[in-house]
Amino acid sequence: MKPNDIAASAGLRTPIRRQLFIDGRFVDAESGETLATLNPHDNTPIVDVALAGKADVDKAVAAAKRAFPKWSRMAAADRGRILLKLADLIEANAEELARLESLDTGHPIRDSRRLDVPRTAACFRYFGGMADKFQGETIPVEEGFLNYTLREPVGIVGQVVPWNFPLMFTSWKMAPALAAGNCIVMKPAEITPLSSLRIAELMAEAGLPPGVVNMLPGLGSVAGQYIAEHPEIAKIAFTGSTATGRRIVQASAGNLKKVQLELGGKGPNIVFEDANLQAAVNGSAWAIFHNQGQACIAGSRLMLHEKIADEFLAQFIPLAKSIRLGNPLDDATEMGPLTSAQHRERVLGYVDVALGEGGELLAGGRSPGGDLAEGCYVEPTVMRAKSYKDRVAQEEVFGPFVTVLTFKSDEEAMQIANGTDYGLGSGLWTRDLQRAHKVARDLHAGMVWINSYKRVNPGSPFGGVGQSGYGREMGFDAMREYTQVKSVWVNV
Ligand code: TAP
Repeated sequence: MKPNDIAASAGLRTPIRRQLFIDGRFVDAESGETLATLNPHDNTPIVDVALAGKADVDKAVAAAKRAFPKWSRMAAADRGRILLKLADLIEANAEELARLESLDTGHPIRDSRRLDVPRTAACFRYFGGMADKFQGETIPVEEGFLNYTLREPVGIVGQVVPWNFPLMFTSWKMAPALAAGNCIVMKPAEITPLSSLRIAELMAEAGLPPGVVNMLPGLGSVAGQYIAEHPEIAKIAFTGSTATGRRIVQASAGNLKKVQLELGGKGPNIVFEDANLQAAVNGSAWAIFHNQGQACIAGSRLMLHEKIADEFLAQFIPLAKSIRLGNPLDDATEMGPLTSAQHRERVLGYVDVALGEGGELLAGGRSPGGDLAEGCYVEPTVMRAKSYKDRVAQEEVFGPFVTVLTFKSDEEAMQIANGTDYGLGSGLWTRDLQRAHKVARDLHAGMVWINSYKRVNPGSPFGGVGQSGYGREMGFDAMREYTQVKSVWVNV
């Protein structure tokens, strides 16, 4: 099929953008190189997308430098107004964006409609409103002096995002950076560039001046690495694997870039013996199987008190088996394919790892056949591990794959929960208020959900500790990440 036919068959009316977005215009890569983005439902090519190289990053940085003086000094409320208009445009184009995201990533269309698109709009709206409310302070210093602080933008910001939530992550990264007056060079993942390019187009429509945002699909090892190294980029914000995060820290040392990292996780989801079991079963399925488990905050370690483990699994396993897999563009689909064939192989590889460690496969563990055989599908997988020290209980699988562990006491639960190097999302289910707050306090994690899992909101700080990275997205914390403080002394 030709690109236009693919777009039409996916219900898209707007042509799919497939060039780099630099200085307010769509342009080919200097090298002329392109890479096909594939539909994970059947591994057929959607379109060839331009692939940025170093020369394109340099062009984008130059455009951002030209745009920075005016953008950073524009009245904050005017910057905010552009973000608010963008949020309106996202809502006006919601169905198109949802379809584009589902086509490129495999997200079930019901999730793209209900979650990805509204959350993207909400994030741009939140920070649009924040732009003129984030302010400095006056500080009571010694007599004869007035001291105040200015919150200034960092400058040109590099942003590298992964393939699991490409649309939503454009807003998490760009909205606070823009509200604070920074200019951006962003690299989406090479396998999911389409919704980011459409957002760039909508930004221009919303009135964002040329050069303020530059969108460069490209390879991580080339464009991403060069963004991390670039001497004129003042900060890099990255979401992805811990291994790449480490590479970014090393690459950014040359000009002492400010670094913000949102990395992997191995979320403990603890079900105590006094939990509302029905709520915990449903919430735990959501915690791991939403977006095919491709979420850094997924509740991928299901920790059950041994008194309720059998009863819990007797409900959880049939629920996992009942999840409807299918074409992401089909309204009835509850779980789509993983985002790439390579990733499907990686996830399935963990079935062998777990079985080799003495694990017990309770559900799934394979790709479905039939109509879905050509796609990147993996059945919802439930695996009981022998020990919390096993690889399957320590390493991020990043798929519809939950590792089941049991515990006997609160102390043992905490030992298991805090027994990985990660510290991102975590959850617990109990009716005991005191226990809930104590466990929340003791969890080594950036986020804790009590009797719930995986809630996010643009106002609530999001990020991790330990090998899950540092810095926070969302809320006032994100504005702090994208500004630097200047202290001004006035002799009065
Ligand atoms: P990463 O390699 O971390 O990719 C994330 C982003 O970083 C992509 O845009 C990637 O570009 C880019 N990148 C790769 N190498 C880079 C470098 N040297 N310098 C700068 N940027 C670079 O993740 P992945 O390979 O896609 O996935 C591997 C595993 O990482 C997953 O299985 C999962 O465990 C984890 N992961 C975690 C998250 C979150 S939200 N924490 C998200 C994705 C993956 P290209 O994609 O174009 O190479």
